[in-house]
Amino acid sequence: MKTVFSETQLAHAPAQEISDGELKPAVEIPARAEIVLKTVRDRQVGDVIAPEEFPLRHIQRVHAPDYVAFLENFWQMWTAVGRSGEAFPFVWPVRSLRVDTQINHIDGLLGRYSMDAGTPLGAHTYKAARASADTALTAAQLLLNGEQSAFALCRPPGHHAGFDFLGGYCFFNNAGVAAQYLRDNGLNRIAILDVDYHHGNGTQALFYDRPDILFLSIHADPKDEYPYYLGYADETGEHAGTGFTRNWPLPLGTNWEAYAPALEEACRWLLVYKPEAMIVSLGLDCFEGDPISGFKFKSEDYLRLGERLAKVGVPTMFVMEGGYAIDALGTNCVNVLEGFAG
Ligand code: Q9C
Ligand code: ZN
Repeated sequence: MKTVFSETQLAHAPAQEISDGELKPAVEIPARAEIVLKTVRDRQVGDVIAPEEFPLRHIQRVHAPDYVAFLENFWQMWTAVGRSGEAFPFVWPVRSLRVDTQINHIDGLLGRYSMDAGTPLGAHTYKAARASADTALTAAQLLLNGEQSAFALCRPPGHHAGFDFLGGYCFFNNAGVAAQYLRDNGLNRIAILDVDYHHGNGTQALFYDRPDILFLSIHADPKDEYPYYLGYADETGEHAGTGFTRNWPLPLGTNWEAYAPALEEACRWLLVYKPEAMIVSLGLDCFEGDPISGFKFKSEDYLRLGERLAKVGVPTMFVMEGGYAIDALGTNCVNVLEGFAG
């Protein structure tokens, strides 16, 4: 299986994040990608290739042009008002406030285009996020070229980012951009299976009213875990997309044995849907050692996950999402890829 990776993704290197209401050392850091890349090489998963640079219009197929422009111009605007350190959003247009006005100040724009205060932005965030989206697009192109599988070693991750907002360490929805690209290049039914510990709220929302992109997600119950405001079992799609979203919220403390039945159910939906390609939003944060998560996967369980996904039997691309136990991240990620490859 080929791995797609760009060094440009390492340029987004936050020092701190706001977590649990306080400033802490950032966990979504370049070392995540570096350990996965090293393990891909050490365990000879396959060639590592650089992404192509895709035109912005592919990102704008799932993201609002004004949001994309905001990200592109962010650092210039942030420094223009005298700020020099990395940025965090801090004011939001919640219920009763307006989102349709023209805002000039960067603080207002930052809140308008974000969902949380936990996602640091820096001088190089835009170009890294762009390279991350290009990484996913290149993996999608590999499937279109006839490869049976591909690994997009994406960072920053994507599945919390929506049509016009960032959040949860995510800026562009890499899996969503790739799914739309596959649709735009002749495939009719795409399935996204999100196995990150956190619900993929951004991806779900992008395709909620569409039957052509199935969204399945297994994650920590949002009543107890981020992102709190989406990912419940009664969210099953709307309009033409009714029935094409499925969520399996699971309790904190879930181990592989308790997770496997939900995975089986998700695989049954895949069997019925018969996608022409599958995109796995591959978070590795269900791991027992993850510093911000509450599931209990062991490293071997990731082999089982890969094996089960292979049995679905469709061309599959893996898009890396979360996973913050740096020491085990390479092992866990490559376990999925090896389990899949057999
Ligand atoms: N106490 C991804 O895994 N904050 N994003 C958690 C922990 C947000 C995770 C706070 C976590 C976002 C891609
Ligand atoms: Zn996650």
